[in-house]
Amino acid sequence: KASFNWEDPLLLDSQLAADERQVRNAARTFAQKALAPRIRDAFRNETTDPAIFREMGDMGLLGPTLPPQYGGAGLNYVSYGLIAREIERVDSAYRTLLSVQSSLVMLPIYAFGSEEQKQKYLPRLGKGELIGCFGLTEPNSGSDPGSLATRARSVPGGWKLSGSKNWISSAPLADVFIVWAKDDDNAIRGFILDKGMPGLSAPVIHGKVGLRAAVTGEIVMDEVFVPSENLLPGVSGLKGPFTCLNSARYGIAWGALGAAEACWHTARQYTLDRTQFDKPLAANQLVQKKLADMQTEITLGIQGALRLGRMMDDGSATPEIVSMMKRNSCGKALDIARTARDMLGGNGISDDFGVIRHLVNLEVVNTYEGTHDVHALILGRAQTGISAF
Ligand code: TGC
Ligand code: FAD
Repeated sequence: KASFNWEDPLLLDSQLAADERQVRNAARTFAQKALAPRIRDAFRNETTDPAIFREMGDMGLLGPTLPPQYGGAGLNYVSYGLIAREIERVDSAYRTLLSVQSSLVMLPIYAFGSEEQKQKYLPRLGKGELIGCFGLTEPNSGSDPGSLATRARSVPGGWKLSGSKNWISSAPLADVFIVWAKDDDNAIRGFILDKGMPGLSAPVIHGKVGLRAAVTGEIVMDEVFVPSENLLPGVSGLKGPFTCLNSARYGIAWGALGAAEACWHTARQYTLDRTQFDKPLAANQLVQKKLADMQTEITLGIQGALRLGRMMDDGSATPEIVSMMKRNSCGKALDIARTARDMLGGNGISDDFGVIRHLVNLEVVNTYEGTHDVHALILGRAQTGISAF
């Protein structure tokens, strides 16, 4: 007789291939052993340990879908999603480090770079020997990246880049900067900038309330000379950055649910353990309803993420379905984190329990890579034919 598995009601495990389960298990062990013990203090002190990149690289977690000769692990997108879920179960910041390096730095070099660029950067990025960042957002250009103002002026032997990028994950630690700028013809082009180029700096943005274990900065470019060979030759226009975002948003669709699961499991255990009015909190109908809602949304969300992963792998995924899943996972995870925080009462306010940390992280995750409402507008446009941006 079949029995109900409360943690995995739709039996995700049975829908995964043996090698996918193996990747998931390895990522879970790494996340719980190497990352979980660090997170409380990293969050508290707003520190990002750069050694994490090498540790992730050693585990083969960076650029996981890229071929091994280009620094990757040759895994499928379902495996990438499973990795993102395990890492974000610990903290969204660690998944951010992984997403940016994999989807926003390695992927554009792989997809749009020259062979020389691939050989020069990808193996070292895959090992975590180099750290990368992705500069699209600017002080006056966020949801509308088509309005970006960073200029790339053609000069003998290359380009001069001027402008500034804001809210850039990993920028203060980065060796490699993927920067999107407009050329003389107003076309958006991608450039690879190297740390130390004269005129390039990446000051830290302090005071973040969420995602405190993933450093964020600006990228300031004052007439930075970028040689011709550092232009990404294979793409022009918004398709360049958006191709990267499709992959990163997919990872978030899985990752946010990992954070939600951590909150759900914490709330379940806490309400089983804590007694008020002579019975466990979990014996109250109101509490059980909340747990049932969490379980339902997470279970359905994971099935959606898995289906999207299979579509990414067979080539049938579209940007719109990526938007739907990114939006759904972030919105639902944020609701779950808030409810879980409440179920822990006063202890929910302490960073010792992790739930409020996930809650403030998820505010960021719901905002970056396209806000909740921007993804609604992408879906609204796709079904009405009317752009409401
Ligand atoms: P639109 O007219 O829709 O498109 C312009 C051109 O781009 C193409 N395109 C895409 N290509 C591939 N994938 C996609 N998802 C694409 N979306 C659009 C499109 O086909 C078109 O090409 P062409 O050849 O016809 O010119 O452009 P729009 O200006 O109306 O865009 C509106 C909107 C809302 C879709 C877009 O601007 C948007 O998605 N805004 C959100 C911005 C955003 O997500 N920024 C993220 C910054 S990076 C980040 O947050 C990293 S956080 C760290 C971490 O991930 O952990
Ligand atoms: P805005 O675009 O100013 O939006 C503000 C509000 O207005 C939002 O609620 C939005 O939904 C709403 N809005 C906007 N347009 C419309 C409209 N037409 N109709 C209705 N509502 C609308 N960017 C990078 O390039 N690289 C990174 O590595 C990176 N990392 C980040 C890390 C962190 C911690 C954070 C906070 C951000 C990061 N970002 C990064 C930037 C992020 O992608 C942007 O913050 C996000 O795209 C939103 O842009 P914005 O902040 O300018 O908000």
